[in-house]
Amino acid sequence: TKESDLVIMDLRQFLMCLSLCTAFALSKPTEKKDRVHHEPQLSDKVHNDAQSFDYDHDAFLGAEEAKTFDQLTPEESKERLGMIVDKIDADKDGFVTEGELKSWIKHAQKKYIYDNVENQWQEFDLNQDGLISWDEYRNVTYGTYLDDPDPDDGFNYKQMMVRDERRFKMADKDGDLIATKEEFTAFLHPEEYDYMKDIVVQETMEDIDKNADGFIDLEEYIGDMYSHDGNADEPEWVKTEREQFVEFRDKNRDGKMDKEETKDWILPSDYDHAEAEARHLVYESDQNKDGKLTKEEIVDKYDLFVGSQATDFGEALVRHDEF
Ligand SMILES: *[C@@H]1O[C@H](CO)[C@@H](O)[C@H](O)[C@H]1NC(C)=O
Ligand SMILES: [Ca+2]
Ligand SMILES: [Ca+2]
Repeated sequence: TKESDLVIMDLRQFLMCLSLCTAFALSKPTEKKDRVHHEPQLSDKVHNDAQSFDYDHDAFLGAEEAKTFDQLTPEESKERLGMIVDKIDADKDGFVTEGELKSWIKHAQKKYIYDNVENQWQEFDLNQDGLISWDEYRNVTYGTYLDDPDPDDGFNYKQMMVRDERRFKMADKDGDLIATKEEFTAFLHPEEYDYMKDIVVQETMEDIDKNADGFIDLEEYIGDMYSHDGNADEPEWVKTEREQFVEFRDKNRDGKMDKEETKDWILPSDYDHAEAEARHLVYESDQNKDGKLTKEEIVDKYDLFVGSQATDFGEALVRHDEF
């Protein structure tokens, strides 16, 4: 069913984020995980509504806008949400449909990406000519490393820089090593661009393929999500992931994932995040089960859609701990 599809996708997202969070938590000395660009597209938060609605907030508002709601009281949140609902209801019939919600989520996502690039732009465009050259990006991002190529903090900056340069060149369509705003957006958010998908897959494979044979085998796949905890039994979700690998990921059953199989895994072409999230939001808040939402139904569930200080306070503390 549709809902169970969603649960499966949620689990995948959860696991991908889990691997990222684990990488930070363990802070492996020799490697900085750079999977953040390959996170599911609506948010880099875990989608686990039992814990928090952060993912839903990012999806519904865009991650930048979602932060502004964290400062509001519940009353203020509800009032602003009410005004947003009027905008989502494109045909002004008093109901928000799944389709209207999906369009809104796509819009919020585009706005997030646009804002995110705008916010970083000034920092990199050193000569303020409205373009960002590879030299500018490299000097700003790796200037400290270039001045002192042997820092003690353990990160392999050389490797990160080589990788960034490769991605920059891929994004830079006309090959002049200068990124327009569009090209720089493709560099920062490659999963949004068809012509960047191969590099997204390549970077992911390089991260996970520890023996560098060009494939992801079962142990590499699991190892990326879960590190064995002494002789403790494997948790149930790890067993489930092993089955997923055998049954769904490794389509040609040769025991490993090649490029195409990895692409199907991280960038499935038949899965629309905005559509899934719209369906999920309707399912969770449609009190009279008529398949569409009134403003009252949405505002009643304001904590799911936008949140407020009251619900996000604990989360903010947790987040603070992670970084
Ligand atoms: C980058 O840094 C190098 C070395 O300091 C310098 O020669 C070069 O002009 C800088 N480029 C830009 C675009 O700032
Ligand atoms: Ca260019
Ligand atoms: Ca391998």
